[in-house]
Amino acid sequence: MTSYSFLRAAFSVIFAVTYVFANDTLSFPQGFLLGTATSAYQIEGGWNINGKGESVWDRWTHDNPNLILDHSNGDVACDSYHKYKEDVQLLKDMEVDFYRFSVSWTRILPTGYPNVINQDGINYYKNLINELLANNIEPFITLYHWDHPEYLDKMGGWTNSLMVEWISNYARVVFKELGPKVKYFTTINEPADVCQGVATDKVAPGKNLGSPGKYLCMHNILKAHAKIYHIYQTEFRKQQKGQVGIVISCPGAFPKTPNDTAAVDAIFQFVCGWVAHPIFSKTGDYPEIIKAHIADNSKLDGYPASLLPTFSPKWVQYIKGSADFFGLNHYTSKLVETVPRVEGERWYDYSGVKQTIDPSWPKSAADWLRVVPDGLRQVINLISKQYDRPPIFVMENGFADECCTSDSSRISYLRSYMKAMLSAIYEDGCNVKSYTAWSLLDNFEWADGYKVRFGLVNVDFTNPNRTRTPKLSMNWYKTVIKTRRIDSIFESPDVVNIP
Ligand code: GBH
Repeated sequence: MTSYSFLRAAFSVIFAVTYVFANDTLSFPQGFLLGTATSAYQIEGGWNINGKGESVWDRWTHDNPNLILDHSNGDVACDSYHKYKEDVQLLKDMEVDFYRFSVSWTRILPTGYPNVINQDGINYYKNLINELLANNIEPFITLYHWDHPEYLDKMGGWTNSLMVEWISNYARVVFKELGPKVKYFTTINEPADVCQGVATDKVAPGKNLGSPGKYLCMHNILKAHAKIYHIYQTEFRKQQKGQVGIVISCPGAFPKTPNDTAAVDAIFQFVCGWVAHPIFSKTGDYPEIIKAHIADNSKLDGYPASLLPTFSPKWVQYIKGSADFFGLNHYTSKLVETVPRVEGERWYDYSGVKQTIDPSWPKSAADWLRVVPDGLRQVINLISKQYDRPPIFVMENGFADECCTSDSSRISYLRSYMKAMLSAIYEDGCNVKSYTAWSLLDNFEWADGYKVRFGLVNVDFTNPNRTRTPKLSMNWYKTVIKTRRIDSIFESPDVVNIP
C-alpha cells in the first residue's frame, strides 16, 4: 500500500466514523414523530358564538383583567375558530408529523353535561381534523387543557369528586364523535398546574384553597384520568385502535450544594411523581415520600389526619397502568436544597425542598423559564428509571420572548433541548417517541396575556385579521423536520440573554 492510498483509506475511515457518529447523535431515530402544539382557550377565540358555553377562563379573564399582565383575555385570541385552515397551511408548510390541539369542553357541551351536544362545536373539530388529515398531519387531541365549564366549577369543579363523572361523560362524547379519525389522545394537561388554580387566586378558577384544596384537586384529577382511560379501553379501543396518555409537567432539578441529591429526589417526587407515580409505577399510589411528609407534617400542624387524601386499594389498582404513554412537558429547571421545617411556617408544601434559580442560567421573557437544556435529559432519565422505560412523548418544549420574527434565541433553545433529548435516547437508552415544539402560534399565555410569546409563528394581535407571520424558528424547524436532523450547520448564535 502506497502512503498515499493509506492516507486516503485512513481519511475515509475517519470520515465514515465521524459521519456515523454525527448521524447517530444529531438525527432523529426512525419513526420518531415531530410536531407542534396549541390549546383551545389560548388560540380559538369565538368564546361565546354559535352555542359555546362559558369556561372558567372566560369568567376569570372577564372578572379579573387586573390579574392578566396586559389586561387581555381569550375572547378573540388568534381567532383560530375562524382561521383554522390558515393554521393548517402553516403546519403543512412545516410538514409536521402531528398537530397537538385541545378540545374546548364548553364548545361541545355548552352546559357541561351531554344533555346538549352543540353540533357547531363538533363540526369545528371535525373540520379541523379533516383538514389536517387531508394535509397528511396526524391530529393529536388533548381532551382537557384547563378550560372546564364555569357552571361545573360553581359546583366545586376539581374539588368535587363528581367532576370525575362529569369529565368522563364529556370524554365519551369526544371519543364517539372525533375518535374514529384520531389515533392519539391525552386526557389532562399538567394536572399540577390545573390544581394551582384551586390552591391560589392568581389563575383560574382562583379558589385560593391552599395545599388542602390542591391535594384534593389532584386526587380527583387522577381518578378522572383513569376513568377516561378505562372508558377508551372498554368502549372504543377495539374499533379506534388509538393510544391514550396523560401530560405531566416535569421540570429539571439541580442540587444547590453538590451532595444534596436528597433534594433532587424529593422534588422530583413532589412535582412530577405526585402525578406520575400513581399511574406509571409498579406499586401505584402516591410516592412514599409524599405520603410520609404530608402525614407527619399534617400531624405536627394539628390536623386530625393527613391532608393528603387516600386512595382505596381498588382505586390504586384502577389508576395504576392507565396510560399508553408518558406525555412530558418540560421547559426549565430549578436549583433545589433541603431545608429544615420551621414551626408555624409553610414548609414548601411539606416537600421540605426550597427551589430557586441559578442566576447564571440564560433568561427568557417568562420569569420562571431559564434555559437549562440538561434538565430535559435529566428528567427523561429519571422517568425512564423510575417507571421502567415507558414510551415518552415530549408534548411541550419551548422558549418565551416578547417580540420579533428574528427569533434566534428560540432556535438556539429548541436545538439545545432537542440535542439533550437525543443524548437521552442514544447515550442513555431512553424510549422517547416524539417531540413537540410549544407553540405553533403566539397565543394567550394565561396570566402573561399576549406579552409573553412562545410561537414559531408571530400573530399580530392589534390587527383584526390576526395576521400570521412565520418566524425564523418556523423555517428552522421546517428544515429539521425535512432533514430529520439538527445539523450543526443550522446552528444559530448562542441564546441571547434577555435582560
Ligand atoms: C405550559 O405550562 C402550558 O401547558 C401551556 O398552556 C403554556 O402556554 C406553556 O406551558 C407556556 O407557559 O416554574 O414554579 O415558577 C407550563 C406551565 C408555567 C407551570 C409556569 C408553572 C411557573 C411555576 N408552567 N409555572 S414555577
